[in-house]
Amino acid sequence: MKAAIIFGSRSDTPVMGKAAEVLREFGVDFSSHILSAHRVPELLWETLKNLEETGTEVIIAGAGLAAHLPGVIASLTLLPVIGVPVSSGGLGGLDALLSIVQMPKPIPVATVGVDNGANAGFLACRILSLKYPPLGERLAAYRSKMKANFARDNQGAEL
Ligand code: RP5
Repeated sequence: MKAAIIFGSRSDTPVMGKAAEVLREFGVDFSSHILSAHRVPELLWETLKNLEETGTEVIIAGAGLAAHLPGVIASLTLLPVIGVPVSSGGLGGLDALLSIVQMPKPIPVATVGVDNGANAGFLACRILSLKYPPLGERLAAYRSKMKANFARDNQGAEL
């Protein structure tokens, strides 16, 4: 099972690194690429062709500002694309969120919250788990542990 993480600039690394952490935790192989729909569109196109040919199954794409990267990727491939709006501009990420989430049909991008690279990683795992049942088992075990931790940390709280 294989994912790709693509993001628009080195400055997006702290946010997109959270997606990488989740994929690593769940044992999902991935490649990562800094590419831009605006700055290097030809290289983006070439890279996508290569990712498809080498068995990538889901793509996580993050960008800030006029964040067209995830949408352009979704227009160039039929693989599922998860978009991560990055709050790199002066608008707190609202610019990137609207750019990524407001896709015209039939070119969807599954958009997570601003700077929520981790959730992009979890969603990629859920998508891949449809094909790889052991990954689903790891997600279920993670959820059980999360519930136990929640109960432990929040039990008996009083104001
Ligand atoms: C976007 O522009 C990138 O995804 C980044 O979030 C933002 C700023 O990029 P840099 O100017 O820091 O390279 O394309």
